[in-house]
Amino acid sequence: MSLLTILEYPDPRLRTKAEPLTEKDFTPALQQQIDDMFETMYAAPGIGLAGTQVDYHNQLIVMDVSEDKNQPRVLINPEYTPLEPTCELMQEGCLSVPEYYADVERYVRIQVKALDRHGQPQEFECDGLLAHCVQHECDHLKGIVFVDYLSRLKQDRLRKKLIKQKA
Ligand code: GNR
Ligand code: NI
Repeated sequence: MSLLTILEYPDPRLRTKAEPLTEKDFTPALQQQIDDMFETMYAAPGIGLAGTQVDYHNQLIVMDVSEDKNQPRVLINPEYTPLEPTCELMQEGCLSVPEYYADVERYVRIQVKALDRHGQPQEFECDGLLAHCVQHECDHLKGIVFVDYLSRLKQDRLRKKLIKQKA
């Protein structure tokens, strides 16, 4: 197992669109990538991690929103659909934007379809933190970071803060 380096905003590699995994990709190397992503996510610590964040550009997400960190989930080639049009705000953070938190609007209740780590189809419905996390991670696979949803003003302030930190 090994810890992977997490890309940080505004790294242009976070804008990469992830490719779907195909049958031939379900190899021991993929299992290793999944285990390394879990190790990296738990160590951070975070409740989710998308391949994009570790410069791996296939549609792979690991997450665990449980209190005891004993409910690992793997989503491969994920798709979701809202079960109702209702959205809600939740304060989000992102391992690729350290020490920054902001409210983001997401669907309250979604249906998720994806493959598991062995390539078997899985389907579930969720709400609350898990639903927010799935939407946040699926955005990463499309090259979207949660700060993209913030006002110009908030994005400008964040950029200035990051420039100042670097100096
Ligand atoms: O650790 C994380 N917490 C979090 C909180 C609210 C909504 C989404 C998240 S995901 C984030 C980890 C991360 O950056 N995943 O991409
Ligand atoms: Ni994130």
